Amino acid sequence: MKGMFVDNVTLVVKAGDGGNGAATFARTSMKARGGPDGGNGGNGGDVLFQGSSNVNDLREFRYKKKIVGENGGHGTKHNGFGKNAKHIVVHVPLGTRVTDVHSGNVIEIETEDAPVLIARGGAGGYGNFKFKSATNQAPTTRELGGGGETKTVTLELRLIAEIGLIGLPNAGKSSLLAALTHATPAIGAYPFTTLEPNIGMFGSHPIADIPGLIEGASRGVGLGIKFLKHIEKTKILVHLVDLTGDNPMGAYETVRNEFKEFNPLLLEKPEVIFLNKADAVDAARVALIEKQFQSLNKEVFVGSVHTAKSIDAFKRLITRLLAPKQDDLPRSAIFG
Ligand SMILES: Nc1nc2c(ncn2[C@@H]2O[C@H](COP(=O)(O)OP(=O)(O)OP(=O)(O)O)[C@@H](O)[C@H]2O)c(=O)[nH]1
Ligand SMILES: [Mg+2]
Repeated sequence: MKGMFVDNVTLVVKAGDGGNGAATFARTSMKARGGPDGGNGGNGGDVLFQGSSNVNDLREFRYKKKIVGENGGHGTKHNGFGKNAKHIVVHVPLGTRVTDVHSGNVIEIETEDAPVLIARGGAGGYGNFKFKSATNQAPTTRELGGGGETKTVTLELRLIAEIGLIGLPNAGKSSLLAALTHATPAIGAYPFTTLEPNIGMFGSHPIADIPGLIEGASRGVGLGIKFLKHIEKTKILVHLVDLTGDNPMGAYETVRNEFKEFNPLLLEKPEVIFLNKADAVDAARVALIEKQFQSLNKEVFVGSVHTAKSIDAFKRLITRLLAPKQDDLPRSAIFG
């Protein structure tokens, strides 16, 4: 789908094993021939997934590659039953698609309602008390607990980027993504460092770092048209322009021109112009270029992705731009 980015992780999910049944006899010094009294093992815990609107991304699973359920307790003597393990409920973002790698089964987690069983815990084994019969008064048989299911699953989350970072190659798009989010895109002092869009989360807002656009992109030159599609659904574009270039306005216009060729509606999207690398250009020249851009009547931000002060100020700016406007608030009816 257009404007969508897929975040992906593969996980191993192992439910808890059932506890073993015990093989014990109620024999004491007083009672030499006491009967079997081995209790049953408890059931292993299931692992379930549940949708949650408090979870926005799959970041947590980048580190936690295995989810292991709790094992059931073993049975004990005097008919002591092993404890049933607690089930584990793992919260995942709404819209997570879970695929069982081996069976190919797919489930979409779309609501916060009921948890979905992913791996079933093993059953507890019977203790030897259970095997006592008329013909066998002293069974030594007991069952081992069943193994919990193990599943390899992929989790995929499709995100609609709310903010798209665009600009010519080398403008500092990936650097900005890295400064605003936990994403760790490759950054390089050469064009076309980024070959595929990177996505990061700014709070709950996905930001996409798009590979550099060049003249002819709309016709497929460079990395081409494929990435222009990704920005059609974003709410805000952040257009990075490199102040160290010979002709920053020309750089800006090159990209805008590709928009016009590709889909003129892109020109109407709210856009913030980020004049970047101000740290590497003398102040008088920065002021001159800034003035040129001011005449476009757009939000113009001058700074450097490399300085914390700029990043703090820029975060405040996009937070303000992302805040719902009065007109966007849902209203049930108009009075009067
Ligand atoms: N001096 C200075 N250099 C910067 C700044 N921001 C980015 N750079 C440098 O500019 C170069 C390009 O940065 P990237 O973030 O990879 O640029 P990009 O726009 O993602 O480039 P592509 O992926 O090729 O389109 C790197 O060497 C960065 O270190 C800045 O504010 N000041
Ligand atoms: Mg890049």
